Amino acid sequence: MNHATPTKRIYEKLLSARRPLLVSHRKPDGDTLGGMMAVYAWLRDQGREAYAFCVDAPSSAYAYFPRIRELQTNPETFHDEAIDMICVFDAGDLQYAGIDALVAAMPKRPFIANFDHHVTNTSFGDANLVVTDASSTAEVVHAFFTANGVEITQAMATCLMTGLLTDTSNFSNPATTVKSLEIASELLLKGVSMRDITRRLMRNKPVAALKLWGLALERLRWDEGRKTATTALFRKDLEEHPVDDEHLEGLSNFLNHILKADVVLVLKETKDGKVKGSYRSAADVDVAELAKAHGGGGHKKAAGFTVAGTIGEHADGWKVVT
Ligand SMILES: [Mn+2]
Repeated sequence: MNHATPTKRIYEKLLSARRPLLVSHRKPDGDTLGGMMAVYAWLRDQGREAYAFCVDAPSSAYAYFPRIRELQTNPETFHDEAIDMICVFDAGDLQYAGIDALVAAMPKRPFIANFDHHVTNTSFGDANLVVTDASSTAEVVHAFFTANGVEITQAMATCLMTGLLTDTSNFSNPATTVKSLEIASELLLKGVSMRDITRRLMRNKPVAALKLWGLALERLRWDEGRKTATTALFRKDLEEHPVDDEHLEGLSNFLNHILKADVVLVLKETKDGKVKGSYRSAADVDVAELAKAHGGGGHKKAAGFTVAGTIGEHADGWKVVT
């Protein structure tokens, strides 16, 4: 029985580990990357060996992160026998992190530390630092550093600020608390430029992407009965305006922020004959349940699915035709 707190246990393990492997969840966002890269910068700045890993390459919007070029996406990273610890950031379970099979294939399961703030976290780690009332995993990592007397450098602060900005939607959504704003002001005192970070995160859309957004706005349809707004992007649209997927990812969030609707659904046809659906809700609707009906899933307020089919019309909007 180990009576040390998870905060202390993880700290001690990190200091004694030979080569910790830090992991961001699939399709990484600013919070999972922010938490991971802050810990990575801390370890590497001390000359310690470590890996930063994600199964998917981060968007080029995060190029300003310190040491982001050192991030590994090759699953063979897991073959390094010196890895004796894995730290997972912002993932409810190993599957969401995208590493369940990679961990299962390791000859010896390393010590796993779990940094997260999701209520759905399964406490999959050997030490679990899961703070469900934290705004972000960045806030959890900040508390971890503070409790262990780790000095936060400007580089680390840049990572953590990105996580805070991401998960609070630039300090505008309900995750914005006194605590998260206090941490933000502390990070500003480390010399972080919030303006630079928000510019990198927001002002990064090419014209082709906004033309697609324009098509999506033009096609918005309103279902009064369901208080649902739907829109559609067809395969030919994406062929005419080829852009990286990442530039379309903000569309459903954007609509959810400004539309007076209970539910927003963005449908998009893919090259391989499928339809991707992205649900958002700012009201008391569990969109994870709606996504499940199409074989998908996610969070109560943000969920998605991918099904074989095309997009068709019904009286009050757009739908998947299988
Ligand atoms: Mn998060």
